[in-house]
Amino acid sequence: MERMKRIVTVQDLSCVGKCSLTVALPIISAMGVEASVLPTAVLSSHTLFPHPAVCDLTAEIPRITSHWRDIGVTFDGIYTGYLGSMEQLDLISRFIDDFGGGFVFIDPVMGDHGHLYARFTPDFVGRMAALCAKADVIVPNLTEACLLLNRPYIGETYSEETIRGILRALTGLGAKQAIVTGVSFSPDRLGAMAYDSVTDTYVSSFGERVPGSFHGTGDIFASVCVGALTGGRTLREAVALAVGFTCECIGQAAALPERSRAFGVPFEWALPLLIEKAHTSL
Ligand code: PXL
Repeated sequence: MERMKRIVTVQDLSCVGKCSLTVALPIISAMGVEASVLPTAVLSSHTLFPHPAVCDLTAEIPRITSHWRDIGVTFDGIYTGYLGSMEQLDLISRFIDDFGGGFVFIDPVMGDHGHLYARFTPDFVGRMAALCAKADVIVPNLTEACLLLNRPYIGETYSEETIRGILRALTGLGAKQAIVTGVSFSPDRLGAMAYDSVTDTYVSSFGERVPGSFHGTGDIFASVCVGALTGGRTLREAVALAVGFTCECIGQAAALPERSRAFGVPFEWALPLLIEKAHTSL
């Protein structure tokens, strides 16, 4: 039997409000891939709740990676999500140099709905763009794509050609493949478009659009892509699986009371479907 593939995911642990590690670990495990963790911080909740207690783990990162060097651990992939500071970006850049070799997947978590999250600065954006040059795959939402390209936010209405141009420009930052999430060309459909600069091909996938904002869905999307790509799926298959699963989770969330939304979408209910799809040949 082939050995199990092992990736390492670099992001925070938000104790309440499903996102980052509490989403990535169950999803990647469900897809039959071992997920190791390089935790960047522990927060009492994600930052959409006011005033979370934060334990920054920046100082632990060199200690953890030094031990990993001693024991000779290797990874088939590195998946980075929410990173909290410039110093962490520098440390993770070095981590990719030291532990790369497999594929590098960067979700440049920085903003949404046209706005940079409050704690990030323009300098952080520039440094994140530099980190993206080390990736095989980057997965910004449209807000993050515009930030990375230093362009004004394109808003809610745009053409397919505009998104293709953004995707090409994103791979110009240095990543081989770019996936942009939160793309919509009609009021009732939402999904993602991707570009592979090596083969010069575009792929896209769309599902039903549910009105409203659903926290943590970017992390769900990225985690499914990582599971699928590590498992040997093509970019087209990974994007289709991720859009399908994210839309299923959002569909289930829409049936829940509005006030439960801050806690994230009920992806747990959709995991059986993901397990089935992840182990079925497309
Ligand atoms: O979902 C991205 C994310 C991850 N981690 C923390 C966050 C957010 C988004 O707001 O606050 C702590």
